[in-house]
Amino acid sequence: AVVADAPTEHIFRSPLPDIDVPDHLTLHDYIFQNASLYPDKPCIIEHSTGREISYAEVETASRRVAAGLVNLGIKQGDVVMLLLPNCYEFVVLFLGISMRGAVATTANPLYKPAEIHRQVQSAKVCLIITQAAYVEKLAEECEQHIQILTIDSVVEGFQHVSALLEADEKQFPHDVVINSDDVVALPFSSGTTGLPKGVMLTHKSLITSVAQQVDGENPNLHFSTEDVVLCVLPLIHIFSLNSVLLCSMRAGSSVAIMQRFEVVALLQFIQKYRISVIAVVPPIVMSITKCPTADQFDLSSVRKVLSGAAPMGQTLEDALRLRLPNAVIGQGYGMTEAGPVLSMCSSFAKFPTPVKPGSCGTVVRNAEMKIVDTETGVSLPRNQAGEICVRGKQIMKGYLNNVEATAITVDKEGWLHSGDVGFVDDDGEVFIVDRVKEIIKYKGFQVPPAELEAMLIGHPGIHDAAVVPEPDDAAGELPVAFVVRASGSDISENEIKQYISKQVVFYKRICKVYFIDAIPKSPTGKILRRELRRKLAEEAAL
Ligand code: 4UU
Repeated sequence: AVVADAPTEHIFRSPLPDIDVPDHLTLHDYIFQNASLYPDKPCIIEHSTGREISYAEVETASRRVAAGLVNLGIKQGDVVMLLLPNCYEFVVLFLGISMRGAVATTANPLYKPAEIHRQVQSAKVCLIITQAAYVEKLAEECEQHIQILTIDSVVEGFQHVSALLEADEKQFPHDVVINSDDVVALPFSSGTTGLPKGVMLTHKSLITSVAQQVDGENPNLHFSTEDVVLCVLPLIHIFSLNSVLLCSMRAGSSVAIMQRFEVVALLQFIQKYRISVIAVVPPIVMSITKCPTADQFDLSSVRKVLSGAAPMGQTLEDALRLRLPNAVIGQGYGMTEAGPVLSMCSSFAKFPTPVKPGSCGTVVRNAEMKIVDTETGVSLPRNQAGEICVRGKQIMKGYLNNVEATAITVDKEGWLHSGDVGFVDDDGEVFIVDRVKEIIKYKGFQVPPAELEAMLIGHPGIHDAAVVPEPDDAAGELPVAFVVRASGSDISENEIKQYISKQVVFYKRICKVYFIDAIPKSPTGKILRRELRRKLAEEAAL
């Protein structure tokens, strides 16, 4: 008889040794753990105001926020929405929420009212903190008497952030007992399928993720107290919140905050503050390489360029190298649910090792990665592409109030299934080659097809619809729709585009509509997205 070999699991680990992670701490204690060594050092530098706020001031302000939240009646475990652009207040609000034992859910202030409302309902938000310009979007929240507070001008009928920032830090809630498994951040992500869901990130998961990047004798992402780190990516997204803000603060770097990306202003900002690390998405890299006046700025201070959230090809990387000859350019690979970092470029380490162009670096330390066959689920050896899975204390606790979606994403053995297809090469480097999940990434922003499809099908002139990505040089991917008109309907491409754009933030707008007789579906009714993507590719090739 033939005896089958015991199946071997192919598990990949970081080339860096594991480290001790102080994951028993609270996130804020961990982040401020070394701050007393450099109390007067600038923690935050704000582009819009020129303000520089020291580590000691940021810590005190965060404690005031925690005390102020108690005064507003915010209890441990309550959810506070930060509906804010990048600014100093975001930082102390986030850390103050952590100190209160509350939970921060972050949302884009450019969202349309319905998008905000859905997240407020789903997360059971008790307090929304925003700018005066956005309160008019919150009519439904006002009706439900959800507390709303503005951080800039005072708006009649609304509270002001001074209630938090001017609270007495001596009233800091000393008696809160925070468990390391308590949720601290609740970003929303649609994950591998469906509508956006609350991703429960605990104190332990965020500490682990930050430690995997910047802690240890040879940190994978080496930030020092000499570094000035650019924070232009939105803090509402986990890339910026974790790998920029929290990692910088843990390491004692200064965080140079920009509210809005504009290439010339960015280059001036780099020159003025001798910014040494920039975290970007590929479209920002492209603007820098294409900026006709870029060579008029002294960008010699830039030592590291961390790109992520979407693929960066070698051509783009080479073009950037001409602009930033002193910089190491590399990528991090993240996913909100993974806490978020799965792999990081090892050239960013204190003792760097080279990586190949297009590589997403090596799996982070204190974690395991495997690549599984998308059909059989069997783990694959090096150089074979399959679904990327990761395991470790950094991954999410689960989706909020959604056991089903959690079970699809994190299996019984604790492996998080990314929905990305890739392989690990002979040097342990991760390469992403495809995606089995439906999410579309426009300039690194998530566009959930399910959300747009539900809107499209809700239109009386539309019988059926599917939304898929179309490759685009500038944005990476564009959301395009295949639409089956209802019988008798003559709805036009423009009408459809306008119908959608009224309801969604700019990056979810449908860029093109293809009319079709039927949406290809599997026998179980699942949209055959691959087939639609192939149709697009064929069309593009004509
Ligand atoms: C190709 O995009 C993110 C998080 C990105 C991140 C975080 C910390 C990057 C570097 C870092 O240090 O999260 P989400 O949830 O918005 O989107 C996740 C998806 C991934 O599953 C993958 O499809 O975004 C895509 N993605 C990438 N694709 C993320 N990073 C990359 C990358 N190359 N480098």
